Amino acid sequence: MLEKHFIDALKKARQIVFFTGSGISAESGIPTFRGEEGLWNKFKPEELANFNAFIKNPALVTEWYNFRREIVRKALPNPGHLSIYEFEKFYDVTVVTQNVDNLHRRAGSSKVLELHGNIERNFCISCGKDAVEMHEKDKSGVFRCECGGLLRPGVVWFGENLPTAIFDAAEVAISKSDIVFVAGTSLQVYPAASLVHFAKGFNCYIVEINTETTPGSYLADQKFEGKSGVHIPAILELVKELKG
Ligand code: BV8
Ligand code: ZN
Repeated sequence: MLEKHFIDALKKARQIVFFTGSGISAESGIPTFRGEEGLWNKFKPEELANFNAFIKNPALVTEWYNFRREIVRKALPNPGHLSIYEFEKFYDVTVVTQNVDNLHRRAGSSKVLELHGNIERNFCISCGKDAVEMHEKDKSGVFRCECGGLLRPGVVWFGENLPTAIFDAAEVAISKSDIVFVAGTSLQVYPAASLVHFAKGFNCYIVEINTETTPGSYLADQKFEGKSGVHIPAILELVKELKG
């Protein structure tokens, strides 16, 4: 049900943030992490998305990221991503995403802060150099840098700090934002999830778009229960009416 204060917020807002998680890419065919078909169901984060797992079994972790990179490569931005880009016609938009799939940028969004890195980036754990392209895997099933070091995906693993400059920029964007849309995230992963509490502290108007209730739902001023690929385009249509 549309709250009157939501309409007022849309009318008055100038700066907005979309804080997104893997749910916004579900309609692009990229499995979420914790849903029934979630990526983690087959594996546990502690088994794969952390540095020690990579050192212990680099071929398995490399295989898992290759499998996911293939899915990401075939995926296309969905109406949710594309509408977020179109919001830029009416507001100053910053996207703060936990996703590593690059779909917001491919949808055209001009300000994207990737809290957890990007699966299309790879770098060497010995010399730190970015791998411009991935050569053949060696016979042990891993990618190696010219210096011989192991290549790892450019994502933030559990137990690793988020890129400070990106996280700080996310906080600055939120602190100046009139509305924060929280879309497609279960708000289980910290410190990213703390950004919703941070937004509340700055009196941002909080809109949650999710197919389920989350630990952050109580903070939302307006909730949309359902798919982001349906609700975000619908909110954009409403903005077009309001802004004429
Ligand atoms: C760190 C990259 C400091 C890799 C990922 C408290 C404070 C600080 C840290 C912690 C803390 N408590 C615990 C920790 C540790 C840990 C953590 O949070 N653990 C959790 C599991 C309890 N955090 C860390 O380790 C972080 N680092 O804290 O550094 C430090 C340093 C040293 C020692 C200790 C601490 C690093 C976290 C980053 C991990 N990397 N990804 C990769 O991708 O392989 S996290 C991973 O989860 C993804 O990035 C993903 O985006 C993220 C969050 O998940 P969601 O996006 O929310 O996805 P999920 O499937 O959970 O939910 C999908 C939602 O969408 C659901 O709600 C569903 O209902 C909804 N949905 C589905 N379909 C739709 C939809 N909604 C709308 N429309 C649809 N169609
Ligand atoms: Zn190297």
